[in-house]
Amino acid sequence: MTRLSTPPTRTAASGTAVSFALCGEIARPASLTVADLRTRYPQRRADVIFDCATSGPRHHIFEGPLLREVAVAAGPAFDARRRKDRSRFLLAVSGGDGHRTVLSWAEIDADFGDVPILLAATMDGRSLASAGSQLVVPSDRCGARYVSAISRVWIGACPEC
Ligand SMILES: Nc1nc2c(c(=O)[nH]1)N[C@H]1C(S)=C(S)[C@@H](COP(=O)(O)O)O[C@H]1N2
Ligand SMILES: [Mo]
Repeated sequence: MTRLSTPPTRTAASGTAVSFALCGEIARPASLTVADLRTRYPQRRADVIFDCATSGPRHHIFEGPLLREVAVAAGPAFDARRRKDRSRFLLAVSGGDGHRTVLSWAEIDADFGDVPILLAATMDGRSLASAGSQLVVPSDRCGARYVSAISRVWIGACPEC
């Protein structure tokens, strides 16, 4: 299979920990490991079932921070007091194999969809430190947006044309 994007970066120090890039129209771009997700933000738990087109219903229990907490801490380039300004923003989440998906800011915003979307640090009680974080979208019926081995989270405004 042709790789369309780079896999999560392996750190020299541990040999196994991987990181993903937090980038785009944000004040504080960063490289985050699963350990960062585990230790820097409040943890949430999601017990989910989603449908996979090839393997049917999948049941997993994930733990990790809300994507919203991580994204807000990065300082998105909008006026946080203005709902319409926030509603222009998108998030694009990439996996190490090139699989990519988009979310609207409004999905994760407490004044709009308020969906508890996670950047998982564990799956079924096992750490994702060596595999990379996985996006958890409890509001989705199917599994396509449960992007695994996350390599990049881009945040930015929708284009004008
Ligand atoms: N990086 C990446 N993540 C991915 C996919 C993929 O092809 N690449 N497939 C998605 C699909 S279609 C499904 S159903 C779920 C399957 O998750 P599971 O095998 O962990 O249950 O992963 C999702 N995450
Ligand atoms: Mo799937």
